[in-house]
Amino acid sequence: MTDAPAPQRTLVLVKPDGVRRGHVGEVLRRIEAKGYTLVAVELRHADEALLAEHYAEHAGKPFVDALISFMRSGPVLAAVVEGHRVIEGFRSLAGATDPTVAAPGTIRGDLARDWGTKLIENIVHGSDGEESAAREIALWFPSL
Ligand code: RTP
Ligand code: MG
Repeated sequence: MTDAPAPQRTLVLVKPDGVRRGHVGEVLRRIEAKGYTLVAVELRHADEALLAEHYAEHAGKPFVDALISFMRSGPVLAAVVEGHRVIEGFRSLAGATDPTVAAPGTIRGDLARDWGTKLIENIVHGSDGEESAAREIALWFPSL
């Protein structure tokens, strides 16, 4: 028998629109139903410094200020989720960034829509690679 592969971890956020609209339970349910493991979960208000660091890759882009203020508009559910290939797997569960074209069956495809606001409100965030997952987990859960 071969050794089990080292589990991978990702950072998932239920953004303020998801919390406000009551989708925390549904997002966690889909993660668990898929077979991934919740390692840490915390509801919190993120401050500007944390969000500027979290979205460092978007610094200078036209939407970043609006994104940070949207992310401060209410509490966020932060979670560390574990499982083989979970980074890719959660992004697959989340669906495309634009909720209008996100496939039905995905979190964004089923639960999000375009409200005509300037910023894309799309319920969840998921780390987009191993390096960003490690960086984001250290940022949101320094004790892990
Ligand atoms: P996320 O980081 O939230 O998992 O989403 P993503 O990888 O699919 O999208 P990304 O390009 O990293 O953008 C981060 C978030 O910024 C908002 N956004 N708004 N033109 C716009 O209005 C715009 N572009 C990006 C979205 O909330 C997106 O999820
Ligand atoms: Mg991203």
